[in-house]
Amino acid sequence: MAESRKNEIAAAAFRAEVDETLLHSVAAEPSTANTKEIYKALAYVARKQLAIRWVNTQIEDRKKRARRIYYMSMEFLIGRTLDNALSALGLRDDAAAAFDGAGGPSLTEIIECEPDAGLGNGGLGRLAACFLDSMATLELPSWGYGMRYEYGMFAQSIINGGQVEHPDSWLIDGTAWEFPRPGTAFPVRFGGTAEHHGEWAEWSATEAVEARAFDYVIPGHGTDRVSTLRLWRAGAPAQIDLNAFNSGDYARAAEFKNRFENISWVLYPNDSTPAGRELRLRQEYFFVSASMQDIILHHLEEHKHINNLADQIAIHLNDTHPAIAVAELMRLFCDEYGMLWTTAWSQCQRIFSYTNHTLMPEALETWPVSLIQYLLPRHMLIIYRINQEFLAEVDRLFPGDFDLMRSVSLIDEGDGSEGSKRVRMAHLCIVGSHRINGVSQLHSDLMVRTIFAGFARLYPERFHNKTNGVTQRRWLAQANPSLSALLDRSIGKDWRLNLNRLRELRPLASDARFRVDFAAAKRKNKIRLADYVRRETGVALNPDSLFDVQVKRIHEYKRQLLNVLHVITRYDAILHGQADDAAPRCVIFAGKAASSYHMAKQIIRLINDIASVINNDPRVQDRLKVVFVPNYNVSIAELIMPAADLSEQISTAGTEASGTGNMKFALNGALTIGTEDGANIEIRDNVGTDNIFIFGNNAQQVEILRRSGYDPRSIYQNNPQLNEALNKIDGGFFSPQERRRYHDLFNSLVNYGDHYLLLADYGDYVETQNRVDALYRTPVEWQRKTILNVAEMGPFSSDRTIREYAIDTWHLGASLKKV
Ligand code: 26Q
Repeated sequence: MAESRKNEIAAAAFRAEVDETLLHSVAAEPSTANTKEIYKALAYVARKQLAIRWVNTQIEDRKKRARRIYYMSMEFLIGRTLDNALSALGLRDDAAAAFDGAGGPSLTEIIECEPDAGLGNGGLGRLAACFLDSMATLELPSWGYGMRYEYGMFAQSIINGGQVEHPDSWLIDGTAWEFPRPGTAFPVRFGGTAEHHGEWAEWSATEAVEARAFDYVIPGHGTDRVSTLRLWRAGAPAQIDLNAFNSGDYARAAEFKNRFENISWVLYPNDSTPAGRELRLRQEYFFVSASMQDIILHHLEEHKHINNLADQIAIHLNDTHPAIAVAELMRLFCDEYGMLWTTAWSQCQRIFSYTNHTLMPEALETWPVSLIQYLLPRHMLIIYRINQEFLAEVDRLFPGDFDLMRSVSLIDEGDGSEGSKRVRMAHLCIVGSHRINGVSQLHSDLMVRTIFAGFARLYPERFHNKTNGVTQRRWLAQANPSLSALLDRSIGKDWRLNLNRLRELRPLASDARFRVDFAAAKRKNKIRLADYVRRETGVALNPDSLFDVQVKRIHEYKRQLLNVLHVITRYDAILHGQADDAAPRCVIFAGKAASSYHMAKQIIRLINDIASVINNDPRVQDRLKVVFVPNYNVSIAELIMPAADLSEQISTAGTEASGTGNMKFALNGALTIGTEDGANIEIRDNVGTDNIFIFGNNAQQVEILRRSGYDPRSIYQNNPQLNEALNKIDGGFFSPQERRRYHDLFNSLVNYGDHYLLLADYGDYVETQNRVDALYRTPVEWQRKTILNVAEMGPFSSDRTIREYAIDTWHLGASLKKV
């Protein structure tokens, strides 16, 4: 039978199954069902297959008594699920054939009905989601453990140029993707007192919250195996509110219910700077305790005792947010299973590993001893004992080195007063783990030279690098169908499972025909984005201009303001008639500011103020456009990344641990303009210096500048272009209704030290942007370089990262899928 006939039959069968599901599970008549109902039916069709795969994976792993990896993270930024599920299940072509051109909504329109699961802030949460995809695809027996937030990352709208936050009620219509596990629930206790009885202690807590499990099935690609993402929801133990209900006091009963449920209510929308609130600590312990209980129960279903736990499991700590797991496992070992402290401790260290995601001292998580004492008295005793034995070991290794002791202690003594003592969560992770890693080579190097230098002297063998990666299934195959189709035609489809196959593009960079096709795919993506931007903001972007994109959380260290200074300089050049040969540009921004981060919100406001001046200045025409795309999230990233020509990765050298957006852009054929920071360095090393725009002070130069009395004011005074740009901001040129709006922002750069050294890098940045311009005006050269960038992105697949973790960190090399 002809291939096309077979496809027709498959599509018809698929459509029939969707119609049947519409009728029986959605209660909608197929001929009149709306797009949301069709979405639901499609999701149910996929869900059925996922359920089977989940059950089979568990049977297989149980039979093998497989060693498992548990990835603990407060955040999993998974975004939408339908498209990915259809691809992994091999149903995507049938779905497209069944819906596209059939009169009703297209598959794309159906897919776009789904709200994002925005259960994360940014890079760290999205990394966890890419890792789950790779763990499933590489067939690792793997589980993610996290929180089922009722409200994820807030939705952002822009009103009068400023950010306004709205609750993200992603569960309002329910979700087809979760499997509630009513049989899997654990009590999580808080408060009370703890008392030692020799090796163990008795903890009489004052309250207990119930943790209830909800599973999300993460399908692998090219395999029937899946991973499980198990998220915990907090609830009142069933018996507890009965009394209030019985006495008719419904208000009190409701209040009671809220007191318990609020633990999993909302994600803390804080990127980088921790919020030291009690509820956040409750959240951390809540999901950790439930997960640890679940892991042990699992183990005991397959093994008679717990003494071999370290042989059977690995637990990975995604930053310090789950750090209390170290103390919790010690508590379970000693108090619940009667294990000796030393036996328990050596198992603990074999089980845990920890990834650090930031070097910025203000971003390192610490908790007041008094708060831990109050919420988790037993854990405080455990932390003290861990610290005591650890410091004794330090004294054995480096006798009398009190500076070292002070610097590595789990307790920051503060000013010596009881109330100022804090627990350093990163230190708890390090002493409780056998492996600690950073997320790019530079970050890992700096980690052992700066914040963890003391630990690197004590335990050099524990520190490693694991450079981040991204999943090409979402960030190329799903996000960029036009480029994917071209790749499939040119080098085959295998890059989905082996990204190194992209190397076969190298010779095609000098193939004129391929370059034309490559540019056409990019242009299609730019039109797709321009349509969206016009609908959302009213701004018209010309797809033939250079799309210059910076999308990420708004933060001073990421230096969106440096980008803004360049935009103003370009605007001035246009006004002064000095930019007549410049390539037309659209500068695109998107990103959320933490709700309490005033300066970040000012940056958003400034971008929008500048956009409205420039976009409405008739002298500028198409030569410069500025747009801020509201509500940046995973789905919007999937739209923006494939449309970019230029990727802005311009953090102060030494501050961005890795970056992962940098990888997504390059994979989609954008050139990078960036500093020598994070994974930019490894991207440069792979694509070659000629194919990337690196500028500015490197980490070492930044260190020297800061030490030798950096003087931003003199740079401001001596660089006329910069002077002009800053004066426009300060003088109210972009905020005529409120001329002093940006005075503090101006001061932070010119008069208060410019902590992130924007002015130091400004000159080189502008000059480099001019080189970008010149290259863009030579399309053949531009395209050649973009193709070479894509060709060298193989190492930046999260499959590579996960393979390294599996082999070096988790001792799971034997479980990896053979390629
Ligand atoms: C901590 C305590 C209380 C409240 C919030 C937080 C909190 C939440 C999120 C602290 C930090 C984060 C997120 C950090 C993050 O996303 N870091 C990024 O991680 C990426 C993956 O490794 C890196 O690529 C980025 O460089 C890094 O900034």
